[in-house]
Amino acid sequence: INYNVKHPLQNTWTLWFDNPGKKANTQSWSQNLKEIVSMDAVEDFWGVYNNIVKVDRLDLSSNYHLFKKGVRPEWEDPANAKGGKFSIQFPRNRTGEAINNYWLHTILAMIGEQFAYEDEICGAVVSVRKVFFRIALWIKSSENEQIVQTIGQQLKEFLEVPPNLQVEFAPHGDAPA
Ligand code: MGP
Repeated sequence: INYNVKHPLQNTWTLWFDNPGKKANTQSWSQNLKEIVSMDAVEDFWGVYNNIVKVDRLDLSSNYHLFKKGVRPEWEDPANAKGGKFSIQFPRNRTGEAINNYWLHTILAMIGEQFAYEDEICGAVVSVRKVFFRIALWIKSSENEQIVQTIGQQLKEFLEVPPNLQVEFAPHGDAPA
């Protein structure tokens, strides 16, 4: 067996992190985003994943963003401008460490190109907030009902979201400015 062989990913993915502790306003938000590393092989992905802080240990108000290379994890990016996001809020007290697996399943489905409309996928975000963790999946177009329905359903299945939690979809345009 040749352990030096790398298994390429279909897309290159970039991990971003944003600074905890600062109350973001629209101007500083973009400046707080830190690009960490890009990955184009399965082995590189695990190398990164195994060496970064797990979601349940991140400081309050942190976010990890994993996006296709070239797409900034912002509404303003052309890939996101007409898109929207699915989001799921996991209560911290009932979720605990399980958030690490929800996040891992989200990003594995994404980098493994498991979603029906793989070109629609822009990236995913996990957010640590006071009473909940939130996982969001960002897609390119918010107006095609078939796409929104299908990806939303798949997200629920892939993550095995508990039946009492909602997967919500909102076009980025509806986000507060
Ligand atoms: P958030 O973290 O997506 O929302 O955005 P949350 O978790 O409900 O709010 P929080 O206050 O608990 O963190 C928080 C704020 O970050 C927004 O109100 C914007 O000011 C800024 N922000 C977030 N995003 C994803 C963007 C973006 O894509 N573009 C710009 N310009 N600002 C953003």
